[in-house]
Amino acid sequence: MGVHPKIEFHFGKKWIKRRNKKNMKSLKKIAVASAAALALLGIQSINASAAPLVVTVAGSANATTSTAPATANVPADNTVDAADAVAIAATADTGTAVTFTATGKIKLVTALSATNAVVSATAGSASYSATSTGSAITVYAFTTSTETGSVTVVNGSYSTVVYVKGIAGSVSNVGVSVPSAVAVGTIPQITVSTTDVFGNPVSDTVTATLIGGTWADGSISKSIVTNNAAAVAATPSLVLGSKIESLAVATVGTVTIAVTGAASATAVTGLNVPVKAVVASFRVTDLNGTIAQLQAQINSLSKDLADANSIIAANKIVADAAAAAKVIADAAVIQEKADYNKLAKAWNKAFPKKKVALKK
Ligand SMILES: [Ca+2]
Repeated sequence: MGVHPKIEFHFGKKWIKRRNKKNMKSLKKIAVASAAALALLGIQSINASAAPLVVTVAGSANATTSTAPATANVPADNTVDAADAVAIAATADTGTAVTFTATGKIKLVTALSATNAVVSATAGSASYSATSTGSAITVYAFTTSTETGSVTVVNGSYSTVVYVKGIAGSVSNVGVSVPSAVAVGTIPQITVSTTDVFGNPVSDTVTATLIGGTWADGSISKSIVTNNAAAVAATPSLVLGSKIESLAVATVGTVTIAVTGAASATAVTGLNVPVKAVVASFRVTDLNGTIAQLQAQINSLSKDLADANSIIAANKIVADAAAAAKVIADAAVIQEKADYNKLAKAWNKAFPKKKVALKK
């Protein structure tokens, strides 16, 4: 610095202040220059640090929507194989977190079923996350339902939604529902249904037989085909895998319906046993006849009540008369005593030596 140590010591405080001021000016110049440089390079450097998340669905770019989801069979054999799952692969920057979150009834597994590592229909979870090592992270989305669900893949500020839907398995169950009560003279309707092993509706043919009634066409046993997708598309009020059938006009009694089907269904270990036959019944009652019967009972009971009231009233009159008679009799006795005692007192006064006792 060329300043004599003694002088520097002497002017120490002032010199330090001056030197700091100079340094601050230099720092400011550097900061302005750096900001300008960063402004020029900034956009490129940010993009270079975070590559967009790349997600493929079954090997292709994700083009799924809620109305056009990726599909996979439901695992009706209780193993989640390639045909029962949608492979979702996500490639992201090394060292960054990738999360998969499922909605609806979609479940995620990281491996498909193998002979020595079975992945069953109950496997999986709704979310999975991993840190990227630079190569694709693959999860398999599957579902036991035919409802559409989704899997959202998130990496930093990037995210992609993959829609997934299950395709129902073959028929495994038959069902029937009947009215709770039917009036004579009306037309009863019953509903038969067919579902896969997970309860998803599927179209199939059942045989329905009546005992104590007939179908509208006069038959007792008939084949019924439950609604398929085409029928539902043509008539949206129809229900997939279900069919409503009418009986002939009902007469008083009990109607039983036996439904059989799903003949080819076989039991799968770990899943619900097929339901190949169901029985239901309902009663047909004559409501007008019942009302008339009840009215007759009401009339009879009303007469009994009136008779009973008459007897009670008559008994009360007798009781009241008896009570009145007792009051009169008691009064007579009292009067009689009073009259006697009056005479006795007069006698005792007239003949003190021949006194008689008074009545109490
Ligand atoms: Ca399978």
